[in-house]
Amino acid sequence: PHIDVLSAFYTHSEINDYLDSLPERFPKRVQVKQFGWSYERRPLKVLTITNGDGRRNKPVILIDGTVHAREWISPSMALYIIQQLLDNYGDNQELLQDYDWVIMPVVNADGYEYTHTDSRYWRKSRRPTSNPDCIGTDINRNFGYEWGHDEGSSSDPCEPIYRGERPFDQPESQVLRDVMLHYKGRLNFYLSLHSYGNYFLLPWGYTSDFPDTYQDMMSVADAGAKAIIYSTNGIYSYGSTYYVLYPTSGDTADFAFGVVNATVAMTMELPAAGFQGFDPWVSHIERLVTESWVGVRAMAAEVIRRYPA
Ligand code: 0X9
Ligand code: ZN
Repeated sequence: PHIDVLSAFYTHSEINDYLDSLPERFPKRVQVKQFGWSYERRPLKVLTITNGDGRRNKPVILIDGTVHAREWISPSMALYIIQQLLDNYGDNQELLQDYDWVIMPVVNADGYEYTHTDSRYWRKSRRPTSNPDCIGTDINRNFGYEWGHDEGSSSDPCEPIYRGERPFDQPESQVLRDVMLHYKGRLNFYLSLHSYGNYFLLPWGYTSDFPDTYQDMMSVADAGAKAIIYSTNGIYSYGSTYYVLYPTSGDTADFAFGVVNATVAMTMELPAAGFQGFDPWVSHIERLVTESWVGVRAMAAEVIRRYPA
Protein backbone atom coordinates (compact mmCIF):
# COMPACT_ATOMS: atom_id res chain seq x y z
CA PRO A 1 0.00 0.00 0.00
CA HIS A 2 1.18 3.43 -0.92
CA ILE A 3 0.97 6.15 1.70
CA ASP A 4 0.70 9.77 0.69
CA VAL A 5 1.99 11.30 3.90
CA LEU A 6 1.19 14.83 2.85
CA SER A 7 -2.47 14.35 2.08
CA ALA A 8 -3.95 12.42 5.00
CA PHE A 9 -3.49 11.10 8.51
CA TYR A 10 -3.32 7.31 8.75
CA THR A 11 -4.47 4.73 11.27
CA HIS A 12 -2.13 2.39 13.11
CA SER A 13 -3.06 -0.56 10.90
CA GLU A 14 -2.55 1.48 7.72
CA ILE A 15 0.86 2.53 8.99
CA ASN A 16 1.76 -1.08 9.82
CA ASP A 17 0.65 -2.23 6.37
CA TYR A 18 2.84 0.43 4.84
CA LEU A 19 5.86 -0.58 6.94
CA ASP A 20 5.27 -4.21 6.00
CA SER A 21 5.29 -3.29 2.30
CA LEU A 22 8.73 -1.68 2.40
CA PRO A 23 11.08 -4.71 2.51
CA GLU A 24 9.73 -5.81 -0.87
CA ARG A 25 10.55 -2.41 -2.37
CA PHE A 26 13.89 -2.00 -0.57
CA PRO A 27 15.08 -5.55 0.13
CA LYS A 28 18.66 -4.58 0.96
CA ARG A 29 17.87 -1.44 2.90
CA VAL A 30 15.00 -2.00 5.30
CA GLN A 31 13.92 -4.45 7.92
CA VAL A 32 10.63 -4.50 9.83
CA LYS A 33 10.78 -5.94 13.32
CA GLN A 34 7.94 -6.46 15.71
CA PHE A 35 9.14 -5.88 19.27
CA GLY A 36 5.88 -6.75 21.02
CA TRP A 37 2.21 -5.94 21.41
CA SER A 38 0.12 -3.17 22.87
CA TYR A 39 -2.28 -3.81 25.73
CA GLU A 40 -5.08 -4.42 23.20
CA ARG A 41 -2.77 -6.73 21.24
CA ARG A 42 -1.84 -4.47 18.37
CA PRO A 43 1.54 -5.37 16.87
CA LEU A 44 4.19 -2.73 17.63
CA LYS A 45 6.61 -2.43 14.72
CA VAL A 46 9.95 -0.81 14.19
CA LEU A 47 11.63 -0.02 10.88
CA THR A 48 15.40 -0.24 10.45
CA ILE A 49 16.87 1.68 7.51
CA THR A 50 20.43 1.25 6.27
CA ASN A 51 22.28 2.17 3.09
CA GLY A 52 22.48 -1.51 2.21
CA ASP A 53 26.27 -1.80 2.33
CA GLY A 54 26.01 -4.72 4.74
CA ARG A 55 28.21 -3.13 7.41
CA ARG A 56 26.94 -4.09 10.84
CA ASN A 57 26.77 -2.30 14.15
CA LYS A 58 26.88 1.23 12.89
CA PRO A 59 25.83 3.92 15.34
CA VAL A 60 22.09 4.43 15.44
CA ILE A 61 19.64 7.31 15.24
CA LEU A 62 16.43 6.16 16.95
CA ILE A 63 13.23 8.09 16.34
CA ASP A 64 9.84 7.39 17.86
CA GLY A 65 6.41 8.95 17.41
CA THR A 66 2.96 8.82 18.96
CA VAL A 67 3.89 8.22 22.57
CA HIS A 68 0.94 10.56 23.08
CA ALA A 69 -2.10 9.47 21.13
CA ARG A 70 -3.52 12.82 20.06
CA GLU A 71 -0.29 14.28 18.66
CA TRP A 72 -1.12 13.31 15.10
CA ILE A 73 1.65 15.19 13.34
CA SER A 74 4.20 12.93 15.02
CA PRO A 75 3.41 9.69 13.13
CA SER A 76 3.15 11.76 9.94
CA MET A 77 6.59 13.17 10.64
CA ALA A 78 8.01 9.69 11.28
CA LEU A 79 6.57 8.51 7.95
CA TYR A 80 7.94 11.56 6.17
CA ILE A 81 11.41 10.84 7.56
CA ILE A 82 11.14 7.24 6.33
CA GLN A 83 10.22 8.45 2.85
CA GLN A 84 13.07 10.97 2.80
CA LEU A 85 15.55 8.23 3.62
CA LEU A 86 14.09 5.74 1.15
CA ASP A 87 12.36 7.49 -1.76
CA ASN A 88 14.60 10.56 -1.62
CA TYR A 89 17.79 8.65 -0.90
CA GLY A 90 19.76 10.66 -3.47
CA ASP A 91 19.53 13.79 -1.35
CA ASN A 92 20.16 12.04 1.96
CA GLN A 93 22.80 9.41 1.31
CA GLU A 94 25.38 10.91 3.63
CA LEU A 95 22.96 10.54 6.54
CA LEU A 96 23.14 6.77 6.05
CA GLN A 97 26.79 6.39 5.15
CA ASP A 98 28.04 5.53 8.66
CA TYR A 99 24.80 5.52 10.62
CA ASP A 100 21.65 3.37 10.67
CA TRP A 101 18.21 4.82 11.36
CA VAL A 102 15.61 3.04 13.47
CA ILE A 103 12.09 4.45 13.36
CA MET A 104 9.01 3.52 15.38
CA PRO A 105 6.14 5.68 14.09
CA VAL A 106 3.50 4.58 16.62
CA VAL A 107 4.32 3.65 20.23
CA ASN A 108 0.89 4.20 21.81
CA ALA A 109 -1.09 2.19 19.26
CA ASP A 110 -4.22 1.71 21.38
CA GLY A 111 -4.48 5.35 22.30
CA TYR A 112 -3.85 6.39 18.71
CA GLU A 113 -6.61 4.12 17.44
CA TYR A 114 -8.92 5.53 20.12
CA THR A 115 -8.30 9.07 18.83
CA HIS A 116 -9.55 7.90 15.43
CA THR A 117 -12.63 6.07 16.69
CA ASP A 118 -13.80 7.62 19.95
CA SER A 119 -12.07 10.59 21.44
CA ARG A 120 -9.84 12.81 19.32
CA TYR A 121 -7.90 14.33 22.24
CA TRP A 122 -6.95 11.16 24.11
CA ARG A 123 -3.34 11.25 25.36
CA LYS A 124 -2.59 8.19 27.49
CA SER A 125 -2.51 4.44 26.95
CA ARG A 126 -5.79 2.47 27.11
CA ARG A 127 -5.08 0.06 29.94
CA PRO A 128 -7.53 0.30 32.86
CA THR A 129 -6.19 1.55 36.18
CA SER A 130 -6.99 0.92 39.83
CA ASN A 131 -9.68 3.57 39.51
CA PRO A 132 -12.63 2.16 37.51
CA ASP A 133 -13.55 5.67 36.38
CA CYS A 134 -10.18 6.48 34.82
CA ILE A 135 -8.36 4.71 32.03
CA GLY A 136 -4.82 5.02 30.79
CA THR A 137 -1.28 5.81 31.86
CA ASP A 138 1.01 8.49 30.45
CA ILE A 139 3.69 6.43 28.69
CA ASN A 140 5.95 9.48 28.94
CA ARG A 141 5.87 9.24 32.75
CA ASN A 142 6.15 5.45 32.95
CA PHE A 143 9.86 4.98 32.18
CA GLY A 144 12.20 3.59 34.79
CA TYR A 145 14.73 6.34 35.36
CA GLU A 146 13.96 8.61 38.29
CA TRP A 147 10.38 7.39 38.03
CA GLY A 148 7.84 8.36 40.63
CA HIS A 149 8.62 11.92 41.60
CA ASP A 150 5.54 13.96 42.40
CA GLU A 151 7.20 16.87 40.68
CA GLY A 152 6.64 16.05 37.01
CA SER A 153 4.26 13.10 37.27
CA SER A 154 1.16 12.03 39.17
CA SER A 155 0.08 9.01 41.19
CA ASP A 156 -3.58 9.79 40.42
CA PRO A 157 -4.95 7.56 37.61
CA CYS A 158 -7.33 10.33 36.59
CA GLU A 159 -4.55 12.79 35.77
CA PRO A 160 -3.15 13.21 32.23
CA ILE A 161 0.37 12.69 33.63
CA TYR A 162 -0.46 9.51 35.57
CA ARG A 163 2.76 7.51 35.86
CA GLY A 164 1.33 4.03 36.44
CA GLU A 165 1.65 1.78 39.50
CA ARG A 166 5.22 0.80 38.68
CA PRO A 167 7.83 1.80 36.10
CA PHE A 168 7.22 -0.02 32.82
CA ASP A 169 3.86 -1.48 33.83
CA GLN A 170 2.55 -0.54 30.38
CA PRO A 171 3.31 -2.98 27.54
CA GLU A 172 3.96 -0.06 25.16
CA SER A 173 6.63 1.36 27.49
CA GLN A 174 8.22 -2.08 27.75
CA VAL A 175 8.42 -2.35 23.99
CA LEU A 176 10.03 1.08 23.51
CA ARG A 177 12.41 0.31 26.38
CA ASP A 178 13.39 -2.97 24.68
CA VAL A 179 13.97 -1.19 21.38
CA MET A 180 16.26 1.30 23.12
CA LEU A 181 18.15 -1.38 25.03
CA HIS A 182 18.58 -3.38 21.82
CA TYR A 183 20.74 -0.51 20.52
CA LYS A 184 22.52 0.25 23.77
CA GLY A 185 26.18 1.07 23.16
CA ARG A 186 25.53 2.53 19.73
CA LEU A 187 22.60 4.86 20.38
CA ASN A 188 24.06 8.20 19.35
CA PHE A 189 20.84 10.11 18.87
CA TYR A 190 17.46 9.43 20.46
CA LEU A 191 14.70 11.67 19.14
CA SER A 192 11.13 11.46 20.44
CA LEU A 193 8.56 13.22 18.27
CA HIS A 194 5.74 14.99 20.10
CA SER A 195 3.53 18.00 19.49
CA TYR A 196 3.15 20.81 19.86
CA GLY A 197 5.07 23.97 20.61
CA ASN A 198 8.38 24.21 18.69
CA TYR A 199 10.73 22.98 21.38
CA PHE A 200 13.89 20.91 21.47
CA LEU A 201 13.85 19.47 24.98
CA LEU A 202 16.96 17.93 26.49
CA PRO A 203 17.63 16.03 29.70
CA TRP A 204 16.94 16.41 32.41
CA GLY A 205 13.22 16.52 32.85
CA TYR A 206 13.24 15.31 36.45
CA THR A 207 15.73 17.73 37.98
CA SER A 208 16.97 21.29 37.60
CA ASP A 209 20.55 19.95 37.38
CA PHE A 210 22.24 19.76 34.00
CA PRO A 211 23.99 16.68 32.65
CA ASP A 212 27.76 16.92 32.01
CA THR A 213 27.33 16.84 28.25
CA TYR A 214 24.51 19.37 28.20
CA GLN A 215 26.47 21.84 26.07
CA ASP A 216 27.21 19.16 23.47
CA MET A 217 23.51 18.37 23.20
CA MET A 218 22.77 22.09 23.01
CA SER A 219 25.08 22.38 20.00
CA VAL A 220 22.97 19.77 18.23
CA ALA A 221 19.75 21.58 19.11
CA ASP A 222 21.38 24.80 17.95
CA ALA A 223 22.09 23.30 14.53
CA GLY A 224 18.44 22.28 14.22
CA ALA A 225 17.05 25.62 15.34
CA LYS A 226 19.34 27.58 13.00
CA ALA A 227 18.51 25.41 10.01
CA ILE A 228 14.80 25.91 10.59
CA ILE A 229 14.94 29.65 11.12
CA TYR A 230 17.08 30.12 7.99
CA SER A 231 14.76 28.06 5.84
CA THR A 232 11.28 29.07 7.02
CA ASN A 233 11.64 31.57 9.88
CA GLY A 234 10.29 28.90 12.25
CA ILE A 235 11.37 29.65 15.81
CA TYR A 236 12.37 26.94 18.29
CA SER A 237 13.10 27.27 21.98
CA TYR A 238 15.55 24.78 23.38
CA GLY A 239 17.19 23.73 26.59
CA SER A 240 16.51 21.33 29.42
CA THR A 241 12.95 20.10 29.70
CA TYR A 242 12.85 21.16 33.33
CA TYR A 243 13.51 24.81 32.54
CA VAL A 244 12.18 25.29 29.03
CA LEU A 245 8.90 23.45 29.51
CA TYR A 246 8.14 21.97 32.92
CA PRO A 247 9.47 19.17 35.14
CA THR A 248 8.75 15.65 33.87
CA SER A 249 9.76 12.48 35.63
CA GLY A 250 9.83 9.03 34.08
CA ASP A 251 9.93 10.27 30.52
CA THR A 252 11.52 8.49 27.58
CA ALA A 253 14.34 10.96 26.94
CA ASP A 254 15.61 10.89 30.53
CA PHE A 255 15.67 7.07 30.34
CA ALA A 256 17.42 7.08 26.96
CA PHE A 257 20.08 9.39 28.34
CA GLY A 258 20.32 8.15 31.93
CA VAL A 259 20.10 4.41 31.42
CA VAL A 260 20.69 3.64 27.74
CA ASN A 261 23.52 6.21 27.58
CA ALA A 262 22.30 7.80 24.38
CA THR A 263 24.89 10.40 23.36
CA VAL A 264 22.17 12.91 22.53
CA ALA A 265 18.61 12.45 23.79
CA MET A 266 15.89 14.87 22.80
CA THR A 267 12.15 15.41 22.71
CA MET A 268 11.05 17.47 19.71
CA GLU A 269 7.76 19.31 20.06
CA LEU A 270 6.69 19.72 16.46
CA PRO A 271 4.92 22.88 15.36
CA ALA A 272 1.21 23.58 15.55
CA ALA A 273 -0.64 25.09 12.60
CA GLY A 274 -2.06 28.28 13.97
CA PHE A 275 -4.62 27.38 16.59
CA GLN A 276 -4.68 23.76 15.42
CA GLY A 277 -2.29 22.23 17.96
CA PHE A 278 -2.93 18.52 18.20
CA ASP A 279 -5.03 18.32 15.04
CA PRO A 280 -3.55 20.39 12.25
CA TRP A 281 -5.58 20.51 9.07
CA VAL A 282 -4.52 18.10 6.39
CA SER A 283 -3.66 21.05 4.19
CA HIS A 284 -0.95 22.02 6.69
CA ILE A 285 0.81 18.66 6.93
CA GLU A 286 3.20 19.44 4.12
CA ARG A 287 4.41 22.70 5.59
CA LEU A 288 4.82 21.22 9.06
CA VAL A 289 6.75 18.11 8.06
CA THR A 290 8.97 19.75 5.46
CA GLU A 291 9.99 22.48 7.91
CA SER A 292 10.59 19.92 10.64
CA TRP A 293 12.65 17.73 8.34
CA VAL A 294 15.03 20.64 7.78
CA GLY A 295 15.64 20.60 11.54
CA VAL A 296 15.85 16.83 12.00
CA ARG A 297 18.20 16.55 9.04
CA ALA A 298 20.48 19.30 10.37
CA MET A 299 20.58 17.75 13.84
CA ALA A 300 21.33 14.29 12.46
CA ALA A 301 24.12 15.78 10.34
CA GLU A 302 25.53 17.54 13.40
CA VAL A 303 25.42 14.34 15.47
CA ILE A 304 27.19 12.47 12.66
CA ARG A 305 29.81 15.22 12.39
CA ARG A 306 30.45 15.37 16.14
CA TYR A 307 30.42 11.64 16.75
CA PRO A 308 31.90 9.97 13.68
CA ALA A 309 31.57 6.20 13.44
O1 0X9 B 1 4.76 16.44 28.85
C1 0X9 B 1 5.26 15.70 28.01
O2 0X9 B 1 5.27 14.47 28.10
C2 0X9 B 1 5.90 16.30 26.77
N1 0X9 B 1 5.09 17.37 26.27
S1 0X9 B 1 3.65 17.02 25.53
O3 0X9 B 1 2.93 18.28 25.28
N2 0X9 B 1 3.94 16.39 24.11
O4 0X9 B 1 2.90 16.10 26.34
C3 0X9 B 1 7.30 16.83 27.10
C4 0X9 B 1 8.26 15.84 27.63
C5 0X9 B 1 9.67 16.32 27.57
N3 0X9 B 1 10.58 15.55 28.33
C6 0X9 B 1 11.93 15.46 28.12
N4 0X9 B 1 12.47 15.97 27.07
N5 0X9 B 1 12.71 14.87 29.00
ZN1 ZN C 1 3.56 14.49 23.78
